[in-house]
Amino acid sequence: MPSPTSPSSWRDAPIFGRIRLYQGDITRLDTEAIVNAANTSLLGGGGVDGAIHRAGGPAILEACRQIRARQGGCPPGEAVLTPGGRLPARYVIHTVGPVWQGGHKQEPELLARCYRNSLALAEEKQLESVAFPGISTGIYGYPKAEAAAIAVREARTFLAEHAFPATVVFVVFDEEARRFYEQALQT
Ligand code: AR6
Repeated sequence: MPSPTSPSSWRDAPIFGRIRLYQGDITRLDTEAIVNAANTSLLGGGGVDGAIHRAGGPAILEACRQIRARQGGCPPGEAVLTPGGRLPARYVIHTVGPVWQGGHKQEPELLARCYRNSLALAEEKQLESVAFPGISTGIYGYPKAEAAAIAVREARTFLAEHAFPATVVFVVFDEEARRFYEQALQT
């Protein structure tokens, strides 16, 4: 049995159609792409963003700087793609989630667009597998159950209409988040 942190163990995680639910550190995954919960500057930060830049090294930041020079950052709901640097994943898709402000500032629609636009980049590149953290559910304060329901809904809708990515992996850090995804995946 692979250990929970071995790069390939997402392949053994529970499967719901073409969606797998993996508990652990997303920076260890060798899915073809991992998704970063970035901010509009694309210049790094805390949380999973900090972990991805630390693990992937300077090539990711350099690619982000070039994107900034071209398009001036990344607005909430949008996504951009860079190489994965030293990560086991070949690419990083950086998406910017909404900051939770109570739910009436288009947060659900912006969060849904993060998933749709990230999946569209994966489709464009014909990626086999892409792993998502819970966008906006850390520092940005989005309620985790609602965010998991949106993530699952958007992935299912996208996968029903596209052959790529073949597999989506939702990555949770803790048991509480795992339960929210399980609930969403079982309905
Ligand atoms: N692997 C998997 N999931 C993780 C990891 C990891 N290594 N680290 C954290 N999480 P957050 P946000 C989970 O705060 O809410 C940054 O400063 C974490 O438990 O990383 O979108 C950016 O630059 C949570 O469920 O992202 C932005 O400024 C989820 O990942 C801001 O934070 C997302 O938490 C974005 O905030």
